[in-house]
Amino acid sequence: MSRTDMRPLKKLLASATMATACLFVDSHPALAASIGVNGTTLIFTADAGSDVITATAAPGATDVLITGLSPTILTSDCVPEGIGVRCGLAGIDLLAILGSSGDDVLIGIDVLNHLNLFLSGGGGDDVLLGGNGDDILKGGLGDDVMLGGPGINVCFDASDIRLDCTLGNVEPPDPTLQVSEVPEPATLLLVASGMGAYVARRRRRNPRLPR
Ligand SMILES: [Ca+2]
Ligand SMILES: [Ca+2]
Repeated sequence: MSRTDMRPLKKLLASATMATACLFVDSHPALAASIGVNGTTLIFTADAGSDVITATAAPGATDVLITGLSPTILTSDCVPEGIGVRCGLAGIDLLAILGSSGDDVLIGIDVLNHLNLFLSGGGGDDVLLGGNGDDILKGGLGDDVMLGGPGINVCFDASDIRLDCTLGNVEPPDPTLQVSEVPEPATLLLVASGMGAYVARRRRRNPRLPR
């Protein structure tokens, strides 16, 4: 192929490179569901849709099953199971499930072990159902329904329907992952292409790496 013939090819390659670069810049971790750990808190973040997320843990269980979405897994404590994840709870005492702008249903009524729950509906009209423990329920914007269940529960947002909980005064912020645990856009693309397991394997080999 002559140099003249190659010009259109080079132009096409340049365009493709630009398009890929834009894709990287435009990707945002918040759009995808994810699960990770920060300290003693396991954090499941739903996507922007209207999600039904259910957490289940039998009395005395040392793991928890969370179903409804297949999140990007950012901790070696969790493995995929069906449309969801199963996570070990060594060192974990709080499970945060964070909704988003959709009308979410966050169900913790079958969490019957030591876990306390932090359920945050975010925007939209959400239903939040606490578990056996002392839970924090935040309706956020929208017309929400909160049910604490057993335990000493605190609900936030006086304008919402609240059952089995006292109304809290100072609303705590949602738990967040440490900066090092939030995937870079490039990492998200790698995860999307099936290479995310590499990170989990690497952490298993070197447990001192941040979870
Ligand atoms: Ca409760
Ligand atoms: Ca809400």
